[in-house]
Amino acid sequence: MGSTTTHAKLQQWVKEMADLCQPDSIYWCDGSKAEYDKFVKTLIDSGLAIKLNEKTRPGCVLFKSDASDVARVENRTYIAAKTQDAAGPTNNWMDPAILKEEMKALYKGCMKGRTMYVIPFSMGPIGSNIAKIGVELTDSEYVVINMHVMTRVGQKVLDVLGANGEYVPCMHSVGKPLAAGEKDNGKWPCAPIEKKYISHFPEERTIWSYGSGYGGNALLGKKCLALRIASVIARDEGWLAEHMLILGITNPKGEKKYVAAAFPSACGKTNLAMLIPTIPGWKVETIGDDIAWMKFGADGRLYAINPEAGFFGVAPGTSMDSNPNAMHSIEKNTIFTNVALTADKDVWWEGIGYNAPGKLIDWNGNEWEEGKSDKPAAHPNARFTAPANQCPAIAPEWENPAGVPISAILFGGRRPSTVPLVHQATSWNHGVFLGSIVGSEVTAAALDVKAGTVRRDPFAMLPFCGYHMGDYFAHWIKIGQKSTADKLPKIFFVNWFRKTKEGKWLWPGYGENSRVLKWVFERASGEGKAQESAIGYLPTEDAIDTAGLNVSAEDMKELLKINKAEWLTEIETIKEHYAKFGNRIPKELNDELAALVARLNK
Ligand code: SAT
Ligand code: MN
Repeated sequence: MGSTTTHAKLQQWVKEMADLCQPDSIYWCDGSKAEYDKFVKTLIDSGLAIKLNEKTRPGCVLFKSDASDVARVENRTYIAAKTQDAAGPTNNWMDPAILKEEMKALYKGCMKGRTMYVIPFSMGPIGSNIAKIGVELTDSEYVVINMHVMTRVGQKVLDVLGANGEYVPCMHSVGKPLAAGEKDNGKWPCAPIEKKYISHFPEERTIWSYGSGYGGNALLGKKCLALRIASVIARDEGWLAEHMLILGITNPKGEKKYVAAAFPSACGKTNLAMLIPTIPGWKVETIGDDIAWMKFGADGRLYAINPEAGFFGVAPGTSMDSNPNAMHSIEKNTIFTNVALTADKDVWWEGIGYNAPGKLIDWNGNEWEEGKSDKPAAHPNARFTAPANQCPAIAPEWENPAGVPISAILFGGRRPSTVPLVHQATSWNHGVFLGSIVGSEVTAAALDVKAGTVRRDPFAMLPFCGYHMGDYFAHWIKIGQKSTADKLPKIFFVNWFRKTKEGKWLWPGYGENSRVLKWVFERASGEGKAQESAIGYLPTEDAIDTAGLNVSAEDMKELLKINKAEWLTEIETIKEHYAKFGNRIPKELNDELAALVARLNK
């Protein structure tokens, strides 16, 4: 079938790129189920995908990537703004003209022996005024089927685009041309690490990716468009493109509110988005698990959409205990990448909640037996790609083009000490301050840093902000000036990861986090008991619902305790963190920091 367009500029761009990459043919994707099925079959027939057991995993396939191509490559990711200053101190920068020359040399003839697929896609419900259109050119069928799940693809997008609509050009190649008669032979095509490039040209709102077929490097609608490029568009247009989940929470009276939340990776964002409350009568529903685009409505409130249509989630650690809704989401029609394969063609990973059923084939394609192999069977960054509408907890309004009004924004990280279970910002600017100091503690084993060091990841956007992060903070301050305190979301900081001095978790987490969400809900309603502290509003001792919770009163106290000495140390590290941005830290944030110091020393 395929799709067609009357958009001359788009046709011209496709022709230009095809002339450069020299594919054998060009195919315009229509986004249909038949198209998806056709490419899945092609991938299975060519040995790149394994069809899973039709009885236990209907419609599911498994891919094994190349060992060099298993995650985002931050050191190969560029923000090629006109000046290095525009990209800021937290991004890799290259002169756009030089970068383009380098990449053009790689793109030249890079699609020989392959088809160039044209994927017109919408980030957000098609036609929503918050949505944006992109067109990805790729030589990877794996990318085509993943884009089908993660975005809205096809003719209907080209229809909305019309003859002159705006789109973000997203150029992608795996960087592995085929000689005459050569085939992939079941081997994941990609280029070596030093030839991979994930490039963004923010002034042109253009993405060029080369050499990787994996996740955020290749599915260009996600981190590249919906965060790095969208953050620049949002700055210019006065809205927010954020690395946030969106959930709906309903109290026993049937009142519903919406919460957005940003956490650095490995803090359980997908788990929180799909949480099953342990407190009776409360309900949580999922709108999105990774990205939120928020725009002001006519009423002065911020409305959020999930620009994505699927989940690209980390498999290891996902189990019926940690996230039953995710487990149900991936029962069918799911693309697995780099998980292990069982003898009866099902999937398995570390932390799935049960022992490996006999011998497995690991993500490298080798035989693997529990207890006998010292390497994990699934790659730690193994993924599932599943349609969002398969999630049992998906909110009925998740595709509402108008978005959902956000009442609360949560920030958080893994902080074994210092930061209490929950506290609330006293104002929008104070909330922006909390977002700017988000971080997680790292272990000495993981990185070349002192154990207990906090790795700051402001707004969980460090790898995803398409411009100078100091200006990004200023943009958040400005957003707060566009509305009034009663209409803006209330801002909170949560920490599920606080430990005792002996290293024991103080908080059970998972479904019990609903108790914290309940307090957030109540505070956003102007209820909920709180006391002022040096760091913001803290729940009073009886404010968190602990009925039926297996946490001692003493531990609850510890969870909400503020230790002045720890906070004074924290201040020093915040100052170091801020120093990286020099005079680009907005005055409002320096004022917040000074006020915090003054309150701590009072
Ligand atoms: O690979 S992705 O960038 O899509 C996911 C992630 O790394 O957060
Ligand atoms: Mn993410």
